[in-house]
Amino acid sequence: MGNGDHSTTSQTKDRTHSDRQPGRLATVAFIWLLVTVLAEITVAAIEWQPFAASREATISDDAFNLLMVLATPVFTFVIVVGGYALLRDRHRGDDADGPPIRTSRAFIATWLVVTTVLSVVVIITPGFTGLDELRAEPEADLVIDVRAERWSWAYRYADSGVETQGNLMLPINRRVLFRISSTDVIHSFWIPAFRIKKDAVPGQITTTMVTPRKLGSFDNQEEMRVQCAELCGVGHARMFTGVTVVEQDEFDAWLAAAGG
Ligand SMILES: [Cu+2]
Repeated sequence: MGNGDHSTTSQTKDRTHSDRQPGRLATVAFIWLLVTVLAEITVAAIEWQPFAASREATISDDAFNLLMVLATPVFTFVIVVGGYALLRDRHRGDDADGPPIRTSRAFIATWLVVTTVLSVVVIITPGFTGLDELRAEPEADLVIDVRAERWSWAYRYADSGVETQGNLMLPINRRVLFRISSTDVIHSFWIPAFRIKKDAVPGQITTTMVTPRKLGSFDNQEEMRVQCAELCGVGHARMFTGVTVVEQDEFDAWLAAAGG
């Protein structure tokens, strides 16, 4: 592993850290760089998120991907420094204590500044800017009342009064407001392909908004479903219905046929 020193005299117990420090730092820095590049390539190659089908999903995934890219060097730094110290400075049959560990003020100051700046930057963007973007379209084109109960979902299209149970039908590119309630215990209204999740609480109405951006249905993509995400009893895992996103005219025809 790199240019560690090869002399056996280094194993004497009175060795100090300082005489070998620059070489060791360079070695660790080089390994860190190498591992980070490999890790970033891996991170970029992995598809972390399921099928994305809404405007909100894109905003959420962009934030997730950015955080992964930023978190990777921090993760590899901890792993490489820890791994290097573990292998390089392991016990070598000498029972005497090693040299004392001295604090490096420069290192602490750098670490503090870098992590603080990183944290503040991601809180602002994509944190605040992302939330702002999610809320940027407050006007709803369509309002749907969602009722959760053990163990099923019911949907009522507010304007037409049409009620459905087995499947949630939505028009593409329309802003949908969900008004969510529960008749018994706490459930959670979750559509993985839309990246939205909101608790359904008895006696309350919670809301969330979404704009579907892709046509599709549960038959093709199993992420296109409403799934309960709050453990609510034996039927919890099967408390889901399909979601179908169609063109506006198809949606209108469906609603009319359903009595809207
Ligand atoms: Cu539930």
